[in-house]
Amino acid sequence: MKQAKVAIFMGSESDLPVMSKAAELLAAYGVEHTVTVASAHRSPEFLHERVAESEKEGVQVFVAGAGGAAHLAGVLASRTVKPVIGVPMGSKLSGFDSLLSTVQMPRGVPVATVAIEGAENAALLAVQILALADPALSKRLMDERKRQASEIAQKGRKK
Ligand code: RP5
Repeated sequence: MKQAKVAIFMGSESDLPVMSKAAELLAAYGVEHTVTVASAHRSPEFLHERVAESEKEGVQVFVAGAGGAAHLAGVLASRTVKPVIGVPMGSKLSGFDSLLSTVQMPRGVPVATVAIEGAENAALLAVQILALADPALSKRLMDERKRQASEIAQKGRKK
């Protein structure tokens, strides 16, 4: 089995429909990853254990999605110096609570926060970080940007 480069965490199984989009994007780029449900509040010891294990297994980037009092990405970031990308989940408060809980980190412990439910972009950012040391991955990202641009140009011409 190949070593996972990215570890996806989420606070609850209820986050899976959104966070599985991150896993799908990583799979599309051939990036090995793990998926863990662990809560900063409900299962803090398990979260700490899984972060330590992930580091030992060679994970380079963490993606963490949680909603409401969304402390998962921040707590995760307190346990590692690897980049942590936070995904604020939708909530009863339209995800604003999740967004602020994820993005408003104290100085010294950053979380790179994407849009509310922006799981695909979180995974793409993880791929971009890995691509810094992987020219083949970097080329795939550039090819995808070109494909996007030509698709949009094509649609534009039809109008
Ligand atoms: C957070 O609370 C989870 O990340 C989830 O987004 C939200 C609701 O969790 P459940 O009550 O559905 O388990 O911790």
